Amino acid sequence: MHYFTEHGDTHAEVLAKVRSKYGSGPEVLISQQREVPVKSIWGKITRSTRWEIHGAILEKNKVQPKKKDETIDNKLKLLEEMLNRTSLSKKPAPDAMVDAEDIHPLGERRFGAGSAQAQLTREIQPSLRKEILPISIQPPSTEAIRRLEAEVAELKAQLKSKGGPELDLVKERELLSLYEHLTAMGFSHDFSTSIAMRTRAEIPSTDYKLRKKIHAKAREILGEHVRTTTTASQRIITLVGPTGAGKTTTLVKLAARLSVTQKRRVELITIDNYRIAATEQLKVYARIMDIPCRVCRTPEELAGTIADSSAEFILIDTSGSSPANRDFLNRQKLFFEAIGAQHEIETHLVVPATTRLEDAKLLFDRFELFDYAKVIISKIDESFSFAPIVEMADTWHKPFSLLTNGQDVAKDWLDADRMLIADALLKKWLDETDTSARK
Ligand SMILES: Nc1nc2c(ncn2[C@@H]2O[C@H](COP(=O)(O)OP(=O)(O)O)[C@@H](O)[C@H]2O)c(=O)[nH]1
Ligand SMILES: [Mg+2]
Repeated sequence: MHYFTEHGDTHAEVLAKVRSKYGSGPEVLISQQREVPVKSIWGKITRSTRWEIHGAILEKNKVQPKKKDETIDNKLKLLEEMLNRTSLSKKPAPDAMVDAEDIHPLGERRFGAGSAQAQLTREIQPSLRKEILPISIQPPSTEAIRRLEAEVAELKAQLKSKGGPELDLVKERELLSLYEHLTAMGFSHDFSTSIAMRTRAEIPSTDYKLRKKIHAKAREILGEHVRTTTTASQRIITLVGPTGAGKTTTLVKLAARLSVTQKRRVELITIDNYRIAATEQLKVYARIMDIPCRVCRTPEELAGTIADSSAEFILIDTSGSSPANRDFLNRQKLFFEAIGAQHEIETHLVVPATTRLEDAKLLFDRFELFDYAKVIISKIDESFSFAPIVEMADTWHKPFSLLTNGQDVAKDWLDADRMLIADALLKKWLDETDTSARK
């Protein structure tokens, strides 16, 4: 005897699969059919279900036996075996049990009232029959279908109210899972929807259940939303951004690359004259690298220092400020106005990877005052995602220059790379184990 288990999205689909694979002859017996929950990408049970059918294929000589008594013996044996198998799996929920009087016995239904199989089901003991009935064919009740439809409609409504995409919850669940991953990473609903829907439009519908194919296309599309650039394309470089973002640390990293690694003549200037400790910290680094470090307290002083400097690169450290403090930002802007007429300034906005979408919106907007052309994502080692910064940089058409990932001045930073950024945001999704059709 050969046992089988088949799955499908609907009862009709899985039954058709059984028929096409094993035929519909009397040797094909269905022992159990039930709805089972689908697991999410996180391995959690979801509200969606799919159908599962267990059965067995009898050997032909056991279907057409010569003697009636043998038939019954064989059938009883088969039923015993099947009961043993199904008792190992989960019993159906009480509401899935059907009253013995309400359904036709398996034999009568499939083989006609006069058949040996029908006779068997009439002859078996009522107690045994009670055991067997829950595992016979039970098409879903109208009420169950209505309940499922209501649940699907509710899920769709929930998704829509969140700004989610209009996707088929069953056939396109991998695309939906992609959308959910993107929002979980911190992208807005609109951005996540646009990536999921563009991915859907650019792959054949036969790939809608294949995570690997969806991932490859989504990675390519997300990569198109990421711009990158280089550092040190101007003589004067400055970093702006909120307090504690990592501006001083990153400026020192840049100075180390230029002076220690590339042997260029570098000078550090700080206009952060509010926090003595910060100025002292920069001076210590400058001494280690053996490069000059000056403090400029006024815009005029800054203009004079730059005019006198013969350095190949001048790196200016700024004070941190809350983006809400417009007065402070305006005062700091005066420093750059004092030199902006004579010099091109390469300004980077430094945004910590932990920044949430609403805060990132404010940062990108308020620091625009400094006309920053490049963006640095700092502290990527402290956050599982920097999706909001990627979305904002895309909105503002700003390229990334660097990513920093630690406090080690010599090594904890990376040049921005489009696909590296896309991978950092999507690879986790590909790596998730999933019960769905992942190939
Ligand atoms: N984990 C981590 N910490 C960083 C990184 N960059 C800077 N920091 C730390 O963040 C804190 C603030 O950095 P600082 O450069 O003074 O920020 P600033 O106020 O913007 O100049 C310091 O403790 C740094 O050591 C980074 O990439 N990763
Ligand atoms: Mg600083």
